[in-house]
Amino acid sequence: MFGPEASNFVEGVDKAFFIIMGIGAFFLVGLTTLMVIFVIKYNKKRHPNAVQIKEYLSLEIAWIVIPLIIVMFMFYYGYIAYKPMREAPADALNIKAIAKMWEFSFEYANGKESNTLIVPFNKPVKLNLFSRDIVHSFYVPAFRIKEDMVPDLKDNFMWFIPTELGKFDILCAEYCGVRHSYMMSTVEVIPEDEYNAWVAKVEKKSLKQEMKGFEILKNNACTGCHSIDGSKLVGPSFKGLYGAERTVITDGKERTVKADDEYIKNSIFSPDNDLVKGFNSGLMRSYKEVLKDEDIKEIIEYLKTPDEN
Ligand SMILES: [Cu+2]
Repeated sequence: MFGPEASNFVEGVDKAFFIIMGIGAFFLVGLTTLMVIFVIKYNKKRHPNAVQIKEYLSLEIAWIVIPLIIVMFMFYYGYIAYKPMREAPADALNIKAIAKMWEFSFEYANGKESNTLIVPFNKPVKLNLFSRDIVHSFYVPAFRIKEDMVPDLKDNFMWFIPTELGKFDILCAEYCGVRHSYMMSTVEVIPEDEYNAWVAKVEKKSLKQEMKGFEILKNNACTGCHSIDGSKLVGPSFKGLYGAERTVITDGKERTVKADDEYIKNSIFSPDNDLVKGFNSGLMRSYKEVLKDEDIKEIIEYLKTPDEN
């Protein structure tokens, strides 16, 4: 009814949703109908003198007790759907889910990393949730699960059993800045033997990806806006940057500069001074207070290193 139904939590969540929607719809229709009837029945022409009702105990008891029963009913279905979400089975597969502006990444027990979440079919999976910068929210509509990812919050988790093979969307459900709407990933449910084979293959990182400069760029979330593969994101790509000619806007005038050490440092400390043509100003903060001179040196070292393939 609401798209794919791919986890053990679908039934409980959908039931609670339907019950609450149903009660809401009942009152919407009921109250609107009563309002129309009252407007007709008690308008001034038909009913010139208003009647004052002073005490009506049974009515007062009714409008306290009936809504109480209704909200407790809604609470009950919400609670029985929610309670198991907080009780991850002890044998669940542990995977680390990390959010940062503006991407999700996943780390498996053996050190394997990936940008899509791969999980085995019909096995409980526990995601330990982390954020590197600000509050994000991990949301898989097909699984009916959503949980905030809060920086420095300990033991934050969600769990599920995938009950359908296939690919499902992961979305960030907490507005987190300019590229929030692009902060998406995929969860792929595959048979257990395929999963075991996949997770056992740990790709070696390239030497360039192991450089300290790259670590600094990643940890400061630079790579969220500056791609390393040449694609255009919020800011210009890092690929092929060092030593290249750049057309920039300085004080409203267009000029061409060479991307050398000085240019890179200046771009990190005062991003809007020489704005690369085709990009918008005011989107990047100054990292003058954040990055030390050694960090800048490491970043330049990284940018200077040619790609291996
Ligand atoms: Cu986000």
